[in-house]
Amino acid sequence: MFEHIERVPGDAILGLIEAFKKDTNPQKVDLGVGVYRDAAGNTPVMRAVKDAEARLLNNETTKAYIGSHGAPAYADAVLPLVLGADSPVLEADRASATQSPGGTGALRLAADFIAKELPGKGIWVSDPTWPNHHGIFTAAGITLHKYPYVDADNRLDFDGMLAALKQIPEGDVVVLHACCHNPTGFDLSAEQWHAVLEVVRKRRLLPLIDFAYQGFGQGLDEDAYGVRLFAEQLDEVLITSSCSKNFGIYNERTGCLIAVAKDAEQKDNVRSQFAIVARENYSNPPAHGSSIVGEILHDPELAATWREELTEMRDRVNGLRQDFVKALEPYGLADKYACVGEQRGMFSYTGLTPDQVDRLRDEFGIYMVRSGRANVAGFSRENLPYIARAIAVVNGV
Ligand code: PLP
Ligand code: TYF
Repeated sequence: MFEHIERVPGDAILGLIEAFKKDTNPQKVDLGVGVYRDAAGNTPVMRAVKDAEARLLNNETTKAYIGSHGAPAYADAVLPLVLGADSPVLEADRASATQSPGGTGALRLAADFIAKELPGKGIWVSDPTWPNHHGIFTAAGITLHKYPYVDADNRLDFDGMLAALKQIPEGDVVVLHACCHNPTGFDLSAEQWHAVLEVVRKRRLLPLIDFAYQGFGQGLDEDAYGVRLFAEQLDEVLITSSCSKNFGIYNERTGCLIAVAKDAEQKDNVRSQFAIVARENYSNPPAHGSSIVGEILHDPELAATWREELTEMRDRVNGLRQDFVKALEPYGLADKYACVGEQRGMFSYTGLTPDQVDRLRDEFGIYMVRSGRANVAGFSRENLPYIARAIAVVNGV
């Protein structure tokens, strides 16, 4: 039966990892997949995580299943992190968190819930968005549409976005990136969040806010601005949260799907459906990552260490953005790539064309996604002069 099975190409972003490994250029630079890197180019385990793991190793008494909703200690910690410690939404008991295998698992839970319980609703994603959004929603059987996000001059096309949102059929689902938009790095201002809120309210859209980079943009609370605004102002919101980046526990697969509903009863009804969807997919989520997060966030000392480390990562990435633009000054290219200094999070849509990206890879061993998306965390004081010179060459400077 397998003789008819076609071989398909793998994920373009993950494929860069293999291509980079094989490259023998000693000056090669990896600006591909979105993992944080320190000044030495490593993706270390955070100190708070190591300490929490040491405690878990000593204190863990069982490996029994944790249930389809995951660990209560994790949900109790993550809800105030996302919605705010004094959230009126939590006060009113309008929100729940169902643990999932990463933010990806949360997106799939949301997708299956929408397909099953809100049949016929279309889903709208930014153009461009994280490619997995397309795969996840389509695999769940939802019809996917796009709204514009970036204009031809590589700027946030907010007018285009808003105009498109106003045309979305009433009741459809709209996916928004809470912060650190992947792949562009263009985030909405507070004013723009309010404008989107009005359209969402008017057209009775269901917002699904993807929150994969809390703390990587401007701060844990600052990055949650849109999420908290929507949760407080609207009756119904879905939020997918990930601990992969902000705790650096990518391979522990830790995230959750948060339901915000009109009242406690509707919230519990929706939550009960999430457990069914989780069971149908993987039964129970993995325990280790959520134990780490619970251990850290429930311990003031560990939580303080974690916040410091997260701040260090964020400041490093934001500093590298400015260093990148400065490195291009000698070539007269600082204005052309000024957007990198203004974008936020791990990624930048640089404006480099696919042909230029190919040349950077082939001639200089610099790897990034063909869309021109660079992982800013891959920059370093040491490699920036090399990257700047290479960009100058592919610009004919
Ligand atoms: N959403 C976006 C926009 C992402 O970039 C990622 C990234 O890695 C995820 C969700 C899911 O992350 P994970 O499943 O690793 O928690
Ligand atoms: O966009 C990125 O680089 C991250 C990591 O299939 C990632 O979100 C990329 C592709 C993928 C899973 C994770």
